[in-house]
Amino acid sequence: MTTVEADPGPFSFDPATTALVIIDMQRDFCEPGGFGETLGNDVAQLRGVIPPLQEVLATARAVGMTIIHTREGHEPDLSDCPPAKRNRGAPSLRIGDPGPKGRILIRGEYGHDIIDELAPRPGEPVVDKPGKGSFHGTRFGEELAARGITSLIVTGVTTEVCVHTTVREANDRGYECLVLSDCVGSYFPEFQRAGLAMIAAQGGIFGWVAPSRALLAVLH
Ligand code: C5J
Repeated sequence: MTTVEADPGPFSFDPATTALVIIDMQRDFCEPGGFGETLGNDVAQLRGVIPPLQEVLATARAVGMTIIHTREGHEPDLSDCPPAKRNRGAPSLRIGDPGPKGRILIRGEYGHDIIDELAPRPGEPVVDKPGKGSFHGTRFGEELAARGITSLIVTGVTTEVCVHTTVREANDRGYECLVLSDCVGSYFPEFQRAGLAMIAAQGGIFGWVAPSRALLAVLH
């Protein structure tokens, strides 16, 4: 077992049964002209996640850990996008509308894909999800089960939305989750702080939180 210094206490895991999960590091969230920006967000807020996450990804690859990427998005005919999701808020462009990076949050479009800095390698599953959580409406659970995964190291965006929903879904399914504080990002600094605090509160109600350097110190 490998142990990481974390909040609220040490997180022990076996790299052979642990997956690095990289949530929704898509152009639509991290670059101008995508879904995140149409909702009025400053996408620059998420860019700080990229360098530490690149280092974690390189290390996880080097030690042979399971790596799973997710992408939030919808079928071109929007059959998997509930009207409640499409119509909510007052975005300048709605899901499915044509934008500078292709149709907003639609599978197969340039903006929907993962940023070049964190591009998946062949053999690394990419799970397309219609919702915020990685388990809802996907084969994520089956991908984990097929590889004997029992623990997740969770990264990506955004902390209080897709990261949180995934960690909560995973927690209810019995997975042990470590969230890397500098490898998850939010458009809202106050949500970043509160989102991380909520995970580790009450003795780790949803899991553990640690900076990436604590993981890198023990993962060789
Ligand atoms: C959002 C996500 N924020 N990936 N999606 O709508 O967190």
